[in-house]
Amino acid sequence: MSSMWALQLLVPADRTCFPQVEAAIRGGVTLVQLREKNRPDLETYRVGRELRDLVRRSGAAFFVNDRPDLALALEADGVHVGQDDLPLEVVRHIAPGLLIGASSHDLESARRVQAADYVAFGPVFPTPSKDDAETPTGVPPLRRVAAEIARPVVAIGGIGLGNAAELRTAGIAGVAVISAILNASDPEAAARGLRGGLGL
Ligand code: TZP
Ligand code: MG
Repeated sequence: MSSMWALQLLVPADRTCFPQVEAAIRGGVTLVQLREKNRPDLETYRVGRELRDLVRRSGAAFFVNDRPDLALALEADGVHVGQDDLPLEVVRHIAPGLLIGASSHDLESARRVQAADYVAFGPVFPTPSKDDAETPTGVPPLRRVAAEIARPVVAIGGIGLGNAAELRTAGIAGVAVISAILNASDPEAAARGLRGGLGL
């Protein structure tokens, strides 16, 4: 039985991604996260509403990155916050109905966000998708965090068909990806291949 954390896809507020999102959900994406760093709020909100409806219709969960206000406005299932975003307890206070994911990059930062509903860890491998990404951790630190943290741990950063199998025994609940699916010629097959490679 797969959980909602198994395979997360991060997407910008761009309608041209919608067919890829639908295909990826058919292939096994369980959660779609709207991650928009550049567009004006109004545009993000309008595209976000359409994305939310599409994601729900397709049977996946819908999260919003960075912004509890936007997550509430979009009636999302959850919000994902980084170590420099609002503190978890503040997010819980203003948005008690939202699930919360939080980013970490080492054991110390993972411990700081243990109260989240899932803890993302990475980048595990070099990533083409985040300019200010930390140094890749490799798999052993991921394994240690997954063993110690009493929450589902989701690996992120450079995960693709070529290395998913390396994560099989890491004790993770899932992975989050951008390029492995959005840059794939067949996003449905890419999602299915990731699920298979991970054994999730
Ligand atoms: N946080 C750490 S790595 C990353 C984010 C948002 C980007 C993941 O993208 P990709 O293409 O799957 O490496
Ligand atoms: Mg953030």
